[in-house]
Order: sequence, then structure tokens, then C-alpha cells
Amino acid sequence: MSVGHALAVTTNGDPASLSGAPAVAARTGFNAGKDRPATGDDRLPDALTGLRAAIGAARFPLALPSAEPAERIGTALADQLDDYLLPRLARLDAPLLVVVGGSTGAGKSTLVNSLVQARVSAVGVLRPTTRSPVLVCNPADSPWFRRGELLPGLTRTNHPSADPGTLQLVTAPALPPGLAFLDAPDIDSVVDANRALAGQLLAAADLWLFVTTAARYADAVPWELLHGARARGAVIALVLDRVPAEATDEVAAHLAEMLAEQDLGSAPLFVLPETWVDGQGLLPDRVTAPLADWFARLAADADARSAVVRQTLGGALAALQPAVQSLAEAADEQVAAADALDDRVRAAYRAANRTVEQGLRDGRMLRGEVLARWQEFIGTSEFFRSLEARVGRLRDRMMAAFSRRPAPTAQLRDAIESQLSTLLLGVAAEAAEHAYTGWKAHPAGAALLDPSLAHHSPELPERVERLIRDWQRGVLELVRAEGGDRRFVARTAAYAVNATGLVVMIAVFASTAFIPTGLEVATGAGTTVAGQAVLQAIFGDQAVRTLAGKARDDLLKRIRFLLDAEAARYLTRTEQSRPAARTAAELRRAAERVEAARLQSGFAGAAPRLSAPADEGRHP
Ligand SMILES: Nc1nc2c(ncn2[C@@H]2O[C@H](COP(=O)(O)OP(=O)(O)O)[C@@H](O)[C@H]2O)c(=O)[nH]1
Ligand SMILES: [Mg+2]
Repeated sequence: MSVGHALAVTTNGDPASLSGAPAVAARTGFNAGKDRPATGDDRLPDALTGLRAAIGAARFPLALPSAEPAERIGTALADQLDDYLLPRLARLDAPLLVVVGGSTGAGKSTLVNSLVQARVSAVGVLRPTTRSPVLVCNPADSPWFRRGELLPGLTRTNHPSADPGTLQLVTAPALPPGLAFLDAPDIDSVVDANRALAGQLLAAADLWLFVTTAARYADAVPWELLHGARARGAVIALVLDRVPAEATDEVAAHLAEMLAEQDLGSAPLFVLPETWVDGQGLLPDRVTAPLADWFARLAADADARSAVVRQTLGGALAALQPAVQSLAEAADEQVAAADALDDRVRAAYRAANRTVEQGLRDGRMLRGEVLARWQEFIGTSEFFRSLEARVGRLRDRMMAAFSRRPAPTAQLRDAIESQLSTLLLGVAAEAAEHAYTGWKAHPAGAALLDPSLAHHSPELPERVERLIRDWQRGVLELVRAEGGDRRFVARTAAYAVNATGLVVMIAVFASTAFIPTGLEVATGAGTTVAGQAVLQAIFGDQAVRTLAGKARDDLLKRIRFLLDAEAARYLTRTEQSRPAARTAAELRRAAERVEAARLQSGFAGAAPRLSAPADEGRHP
């Protein structure tokens, strides 16, 4: 390949695209001749509007590796739909927008100024970092760009502005109608917002004019962007600017190689030699001529312009479904992660409930203080000393005994309360710790944690105390209600109610299935006052058993409720960060609608190719 001075060269070895005119090569599967309007029905715009809504509603709040890219892709897609796809589809005949992009100092602004023969865009090294991008068009096209259907998020201004979110509009009579240039911020700007804006503008381009220099063309950032643009099927033309004469062949050949590697071999490439800028800061005509001619021919050729628009639009439409698919997958991951986090919490608190049930079953509650107080309690009732032989009439006599002589009920109650409280606080602390470590090991969970979650809630001791009091009160009410029929509890004896209530509570701790062992504990621990037969008689009593069963259910219910509240500290966090369950399905459905509408539209044909500039110096 040889590159003549100021000659645009192409790296494309395909003669079909070397027509010398900027028209789109006719070898397309795309119905260029019988060009039926792609918007003959509203299916595609409607589907795109639906997709826009689905993307706008999608959230990726859980800190998964896929969330940040999804957030970014979602924003970019929403922007592209608003900025470009929807307005462009509505007005296929609107002027062609050429977005000029590239690295800092590549000569973008100089090139735009030179092409429109006016200093419309500030040039130079001392650039204000937040200068608004400049769009330059023929005065005839100004109303369209001013209207703001394209890039609706940018406020139009007539002057350079430091306001972010503005687009400066300039008219240049030297620029033919039908084609406009947008001098975008540097794609490698040190200012994040500028870089982001550059990307957003490029996604709104009908044609991306990528400017690089002999010194910079191997930089990574532009290649990433080029690669993305290529993947989207955008029409790209390249300018290799400021190439020293002696390096032209070598640099142009190397760049051509890189372009071919990136599947960009067919993109028109213009090599501009290093030169002096004039007093106006403009490049000499002879340097810009090939590029200027190429654009002039494009501006003059409505079919060629339309083909460019259709290629970029078609490419962008075709790229939607795969991109949305990645969003849907990320949304699925969000839901799965939220479920997984909830599962870890539920498992921890289920285990806590199980431990409590186990604790009520295995007799561990009947140890220590409770046991001592229980023995004291039954030991002080004279009745128990003489009862052994007469268990048959136990119930009545027990009640009689209780009502005659107060036993230390308060101490037993306190002991029960403290034992139960220890158990509950212990299981709650353990569950919190398990849930905490479970979340900590999960990337999305770790991000939702705060240190307080590692422990039971600070109000828990108070709640536990209340729970136990309420339960004990409930047991007494049960006993009282049961006594209403006068068979079980002596009618008026408050003491008997209390004492029976305590027996019932103890029976809860020594649940029916467990009575024999529980009694062994009680008797084996040294009490001689109440023999096995007596206790068996008490706890075997159907009325006691029924009451104990009810009291036990009530206690477990209260505890479940309490532990649910503890778990809720975790679960509300996932609930707040949980994306709507239907997000993924809605994204997929909306993307499928777009895809179906696209396939039926005129945009689904094989992408046409923009022909390269004439290359008189090219060897056969
Ligand atoms: N000598 C020479 N200077 C140039 C050329 N193109 C741009 N410049 C200078 O390089 C600097 C950066 O150019 P500018 O157009 O602002 O680059 P941008 O950052 O890509 O917009 C300015 O001082 C220009 O005058 C060129 O072809 N030859
Ligand atoms: Mg510039």
C-alpha cells in the first residue's frame, strides 16, 4: 500500500466498496431500491418505547459483580434510546450527525473548524475542562438540531458554556445542508463527566469520525470505543492526523493492520500530513480536501446519507437485544442473590427456633435455679409430703394444699423467667452471628451489613422480659379459664391459680414426651419431697397436659414472633435492595418485542458498507 500526500487511503481490500464516491456500496441485502419506510407502522417505535420503560425501571442495587456493568449499560441504552434511536427513527430524513471523537489534542476542534471554514470550536491546549460540546450545521438544519428531539437532555445554547448538560449550536454557511459536525469532548478526558458525555454523544452519532494522531493511534482507550462502535454496527470513518511525511507509509500501514485486526478494515481512513495551522488556526485546504470532498459528496447524496443513517440505526437496533439480555441476566442475579441472602437469615433464625423447641423438650430448662426453686416450691407444700399413696385424688388435694399454704411462687417464677431469658437471648445472639457471617461471605451481603447486625437487637432483653411476663400472664389466664368449670382450680383461690400456673409452666419445660426423664432429673437431683409417683401423677394429669400443651404452643408462637422481628432487621435490608421480581422478565419481553419489530422493519438487512474515499495512489 502506498499513501500519497494528503491522500485518503483505505485499508479495505474489497473493490466493491472502492467506488470513489461516499455512497454506500449497493451490495446489501437491504432493500435500498424499493425503500419502504421502516416506520410504516408504529411497531418499532412502540416496542422501543416499551423497552425504554423497562430499562428505566430496572434496578441493580445489590453489590454483585454484574451490577455495576448492568447499571452502566442500562444508562447507556436508555440514553441512546432517548438521544438517538427514538428521535432518529421518527425522522429518518433529519440531517446526518457526524460526531467527531478522539483523544485530547488529536486535533478534533481544529479539524472541525477547518472543515466548516470558521472558528466555531475553541482550540488549544489550555482548554476549560467543562466546555460544552459544539454542534455546527448549515443554517438550514439549525431548527432541527435546536428543537432538541435528538439529545434531548442537552440544553441548547448559542454561546460557549461551562454549564454541564449544554450543547452549543453554531451555524456555518460553508457547511452544506444535510450534514452536521459535533465536536465531542475528549474520550480520554481527565474529567469523568466529560468522558461520559463523549461516550453518550458518540452513541448518538449517525457517523463517528474518529480522529487520532501518528503519536497516539495505538492508545488503548480509543480502541475500546472503536471496538464498541464496531460491535454496534455504527458507521465509522477515521482520520489519522498530523502524520510526519517520513512516517506516513509506516504509520498508515500499521494503523491499517490494527484496523483490520479489529474488523474495522472497511472503515474509510483519511491520512492527513502534519502541517502548519494558519492565523485562524485552520488547516490548509489541500490537507483537508479529501475529507472535505468526501463529506461534501455525502451531504449532496441523500441516498448515501440515508444509507449511513440506516446502517448505524440498524446496527444499534440489532445490538439492543444482546445488551438487554445482559441486563436481564444481571436482574436475575439480583433476585437470586436477594433470595440467597434471605435464605441465610431464615436458616439462622430457623435454627434458633429449633434450639428453643429442643430446649423445651430436652429438660435443660429444668436445671439449676429453676430446679432448685421448683424443689423448694413443691417441698413447701405440705400436701406433697403425704401424697404418695393417694395420687388418685391428687388434683383436688393439690389445689387444696396450694390454697392453704403459700409456697415461694415468686422465686420460681423469677427463676423460670431468667432461665427462659438466657435461652432466648442466647439463641438470638447466635442467630444474629450466623446471619452476619453468612452475609459477610456474600459480596452483596457484605455491602448491606452494619456492625450492629452481628448482635441481637439492643432492645431484645427488654422484649424478652415482656414476652415472658406476657406468656406467664397468659398461662395464668389459661388456668383461670380452665378453672371456670371448677373442676381444676379451686374457685377463688388466687394462690392456687398461681401455683397451678407454675406447675403448668414447669410441665411446659418438661414436655409430655419427656416427663419421665424430667422427673428423674428432678428427683435424681436430690429432692426427696416429691416422689416419682407424685410427679407422674401431676404431670400425667390430663388437665395439666392439656394446659401445658397450650402454654407451650403459646410460648413458641411468641418466640417465633420475637425471632421474626430479629430476622427482620436483616430481611428488610434485602427487601429494600431487592429489584422487582418481574424486572428480568419485563426486560426480556420488551427486548423480544423490539427484536420482532426490527426483523419486520427495513433495518434488519445485512449492514450496508460505507465506501472508502477514492484512492488514486492505491496499487491494484
Ligand atoms: N501544527 C499543527 N498543529 C495542530 C494541528 N492540528 C491541531 N493542532 C494544534 O494542536 C492543538 C490541539 O488541537 P485541538 O484541535 O484543540 O485538538 P482537540 O483536543 O482534539 O480538539 C492546538 O493548539 C492546535 O492548534 C496540525 O495539523 N498541525
Ligand atoms: Mg477540542
